[in-house]
Amino acid sequence: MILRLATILSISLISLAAAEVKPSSLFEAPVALTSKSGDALITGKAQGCPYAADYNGDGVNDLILGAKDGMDTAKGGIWLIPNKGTNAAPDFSWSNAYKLKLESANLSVSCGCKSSGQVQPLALDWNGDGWLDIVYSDTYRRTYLLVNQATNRDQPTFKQQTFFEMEKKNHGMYAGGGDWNNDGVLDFMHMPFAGGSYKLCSGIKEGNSLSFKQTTVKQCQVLKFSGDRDKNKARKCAWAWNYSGTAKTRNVTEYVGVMRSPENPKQEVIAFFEIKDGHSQLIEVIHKPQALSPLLTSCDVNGDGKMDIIFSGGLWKNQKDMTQVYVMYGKVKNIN
Ligand SMILES: [Ca+2]
Ligand SMILES: [Ca+2]
Ligand SMILES: [Ca+2]
Ligand SMILES: [Ca+2]
Repeated sequence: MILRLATILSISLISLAAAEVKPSSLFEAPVALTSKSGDALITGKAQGCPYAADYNGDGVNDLILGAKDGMDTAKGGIWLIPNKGTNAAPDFSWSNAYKLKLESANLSVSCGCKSSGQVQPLALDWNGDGWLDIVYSDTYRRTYLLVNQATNRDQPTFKQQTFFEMEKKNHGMYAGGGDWNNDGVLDFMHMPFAGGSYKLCSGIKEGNSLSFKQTTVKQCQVLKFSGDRDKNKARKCAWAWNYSGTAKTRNVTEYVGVMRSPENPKQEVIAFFEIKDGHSQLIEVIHKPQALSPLLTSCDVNGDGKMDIIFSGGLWKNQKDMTQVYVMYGKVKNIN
């Protein structure tokens, strides 16, 4: 009986602790990434989606940006932007951006729709050879794997292969990431029909390599949960983030993503959510970006062992052809 009481007590304490954690308290206010002299990193591309990883292997995290050439085209690509400074004092300039190349040509991504097409990248070392590889969604047709050909650290070339074909090709198929099944390994989140459903492609880690169990989208696990599409879950960029440290114990999934503002559907905001007993609910809106159409990923941008949120958005009204990149630096150690 004493043991049972102790268990009940500890479960209540855990729930209390989780309820007390406000996701917004875990992050610094957003700051724009800049050059050493303080000039903001303006990408000159539309619908930019940033991710941070050390692609050139010098120990300092760089930027990987999937984007479109402009809002009047559905053509896009991936740009690598080296950090010429340090993790603590980054130095990013668009003038150093390198448009990612395949073995024989520039990578040109056809993302289907001018208004909602995006290029969402996730960097990982697929084959464990110490050279960064990339998985990205072109939003409409396929999700691809780009395998680094290991020939040049600063200007790498890649070999492209299809990771999986989309099931249907008539609406934006967004993407997300993070560790959704609490096994400590990064997963790929396929978000068909603008977040209408979530499909989990689980990551597998063997040594230094990270690949995915599934090779077709049909094999990915459908995450079924109730909750109105816009009110209770992210419509894009859903990124698992165990912010309370108790997600596994409480059998819930915590995640961050982009949703329409509950007060103003025309504005998109960054918010934290929790999936519990098959229901997704909004926990807290943590930021209302001025930038338009924000796209985010979550990773450790400054390499301090604390998970950060990196996002970008269009700069001016009706002018999304330039995006700016911001980071909300995390205050707590990675929990996953
Ligand atoms: Ca680097
Ligand atoms: Ca590799
Ligand atoms: Ca996982
Ligand atoms: Ca960090």
